[in-house]
Amino acid sequence: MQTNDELFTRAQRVIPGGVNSPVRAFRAVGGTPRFIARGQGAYIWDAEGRRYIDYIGSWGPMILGHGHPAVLEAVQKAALDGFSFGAPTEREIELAEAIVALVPSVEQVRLVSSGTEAGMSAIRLARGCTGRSKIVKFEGCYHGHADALLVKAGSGLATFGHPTSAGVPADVVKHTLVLEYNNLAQIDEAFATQGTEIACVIIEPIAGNMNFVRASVPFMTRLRELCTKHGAMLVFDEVMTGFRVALGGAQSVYAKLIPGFKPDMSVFGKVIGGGMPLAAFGSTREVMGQLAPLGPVYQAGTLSGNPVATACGLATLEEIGKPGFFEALSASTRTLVAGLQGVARDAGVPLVGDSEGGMFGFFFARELPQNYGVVMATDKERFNRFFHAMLDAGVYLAPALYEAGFVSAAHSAEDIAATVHAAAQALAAKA
Ligand code: KE4
Repeated sequence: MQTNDELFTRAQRVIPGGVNSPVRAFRAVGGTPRFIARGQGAYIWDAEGRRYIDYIGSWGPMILGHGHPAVLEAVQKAALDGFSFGAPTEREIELAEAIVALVPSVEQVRLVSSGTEAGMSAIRLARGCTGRSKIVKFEGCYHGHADALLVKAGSGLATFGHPTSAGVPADVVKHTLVLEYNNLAQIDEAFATQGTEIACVIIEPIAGNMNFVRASVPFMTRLRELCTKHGAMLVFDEVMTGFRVALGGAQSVYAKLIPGFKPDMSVFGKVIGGGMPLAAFGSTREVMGQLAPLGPVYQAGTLSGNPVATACGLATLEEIGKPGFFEALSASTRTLVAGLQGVARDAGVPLVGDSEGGMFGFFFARELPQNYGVVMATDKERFNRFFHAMLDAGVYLAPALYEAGFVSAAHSAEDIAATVHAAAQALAAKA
């Protein structure tokens, strides 16, 4: 058996940073990443045999917990029938039918292999449908690593974004406008000055890439109005929130708050793959009809709609669609957040949290942040000390203050209580 340190040293010889996705390297919180050997239910075990209560859940997909028997059985059976054919299968139809049945704004979906691919394709489709080039995104929202979306706010509102990554030419992001989340004045001005040129606005309706920030109802209402008025598409990035915050995703939450609310296009991922590489984007039949092979917007993928991944996703959706699933998951997650707030109050530490369905966030702050700037101004040092105190206590939280956390149906009341107890001890020890 190699230790986490030994594995990390070995990994760094052959994999950049020793990881295949940057956040896993623990650079935001410091220390050695844990190399996970296996997961079961609400738990994961690292290479040294240490058990953790898992609040990452693969960053959202593992809503049932690890190794759910029905999902495992579906995947094993599908694998025996074949891994991939590069030809259509009935199961892709079944998954598309399941998504369409659960999301009223979606009449057709295209299945792909990652959230990045889905978001990138959705942007291309919006540009193809509108004949426009400009897109609007919000600081703190992440939509995958497609070039046009790796951009931070420009110096002034009207100026376009600057790349957040080397290798992204300024030319590629010059059509991307980055605004402040929940800032009504900025979206009003952007549309007043450039509305006829904006192909789409892409937004995380509940932003899990800045921990947990809700789009306010006035903001979302205004976004909808402006997109409709100016012929821009409102694209909901529900890769994280879809089938996670509610069975119908965040759009079903906003539809209860804003009568008749619907986005024009939706991007999904994570939960719909159940932990296997699968994502999707969808809209009306008219919009999706612009995609190849029917229309002029090209999009393709060797493993799109992969037969094993669709089996995993379908079995997952089957379970989360059962009566009472989201009521129980939401209650469990609320109990966790209330527990964290309670022990922080007892320790005299400012901590605020929020949750929707099985997704949650908390901040060492007195008020819930409304935008990225405020999130990043919260107490990072305290968060990092708390993260490591909890990790040492066997609780695996998101290794960055700007990431959301996830509860699964496998998390028991005892797991939640143990987590809250560990938090009380960590905060009492001035973590
Ligand atoms: P992927 O390409 O990683 O499948 O999806 C990109 C993506 C798109 N949209 C949203 C709202 C997302 O949250 C993501 C990916 N989320 C991150 C977690 N913040 C995945 C973890 C990682 O990057 O390793």
